[in-house]
Amino acid sequence: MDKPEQKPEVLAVTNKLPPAYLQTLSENFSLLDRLHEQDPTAFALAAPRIRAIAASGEAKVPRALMEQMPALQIISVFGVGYDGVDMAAAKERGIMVTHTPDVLNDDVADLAIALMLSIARRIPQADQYVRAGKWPSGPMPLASKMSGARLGIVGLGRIGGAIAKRAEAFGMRIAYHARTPKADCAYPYFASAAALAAEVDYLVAITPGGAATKGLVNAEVLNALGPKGYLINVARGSVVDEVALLLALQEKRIAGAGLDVYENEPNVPSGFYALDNVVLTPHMASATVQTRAAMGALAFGNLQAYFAGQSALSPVPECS
Ligand code: A2R
Repeated sequence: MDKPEQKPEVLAVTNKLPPAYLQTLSENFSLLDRLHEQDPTAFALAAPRIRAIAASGEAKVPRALMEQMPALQIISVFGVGYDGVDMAAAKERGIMVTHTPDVLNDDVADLAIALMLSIARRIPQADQYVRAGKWPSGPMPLASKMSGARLGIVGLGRIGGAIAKRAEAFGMRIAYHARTPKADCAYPYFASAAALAAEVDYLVAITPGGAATKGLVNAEVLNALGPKGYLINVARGSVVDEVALLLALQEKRIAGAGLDVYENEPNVPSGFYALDNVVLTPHMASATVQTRAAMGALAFGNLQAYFAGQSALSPVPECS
């Protein structure tokens, strides 16, 4: 690490970084917490000295922001998805970009399964049913069985694999779609999301976000999933065509959806609120005490290693 009086200046770009992580950053670096938003004049003065950005998973780090920081060397993203970072701009400048893969696989996979069970077994509605005192009047309508059903995973990477592992314990029959078939993977591969959707009861989206996957789950895919099929999105809001999804749910062209991510967070299209066949969570897949601590440790570890002259711990693939 640099000597204390030479602590690198780090700009925190977000309002969502956990306090414990911010505390670690402020103890080890000269932390400028959201200075670009809070005090643009002070930011303009400090910007030439800033050597690092600590970004949240959802934070936007556009080219224009990077251009204001000529000494910028590293962007440490607190999350596995880094679609908010303009990678073309970072690569042109040779800026290192790191993220926090693997440490959140369990939590995201757990939430995917929880959303599947919630929508199939109507757990939020059941909770309301009991609280509203409706039980003495009779049982709820029967729900849908998840164990043994067919599961399609769109994006069989680190998290997709963790979802598959859990789904196997539920006796689910698993198939997947990605751009390329995975080596040594016994699950059936489908070359398109629509072809996969046509063969499954549950379709889980867990690809990266960004331009390459924008609208990957579109009206055609939803129609292929059909009136008995459920969609779960724990990827990015952009991966699903939200307008097409809302229509499909309203018209009951699919059975239901479990959503943790949205196109324009934290804004959720109000049309979803009126629907009984959707379960909505506020982008919380990795939001446990344990996992957020592990993500903070890795996001900090990347900055620490880089400024100690070592290799970053978990660079994004483009920087590996
Ligand atoms: O396409 P492949 O063969 O590279 O497989 C990856 C797949 N994938 C895609 N599938 C279809 N169309 C695409 N355009 C596309 N781009 C990528 O998604 C791979 O199977 C999977 C991503 O896996 P990992 O890179 O291991 O990511 P991880 O850690 O599972 O996280 C996925 C995303 C994050 O980027 C966050 O946005 C979200 O989950 O939390």
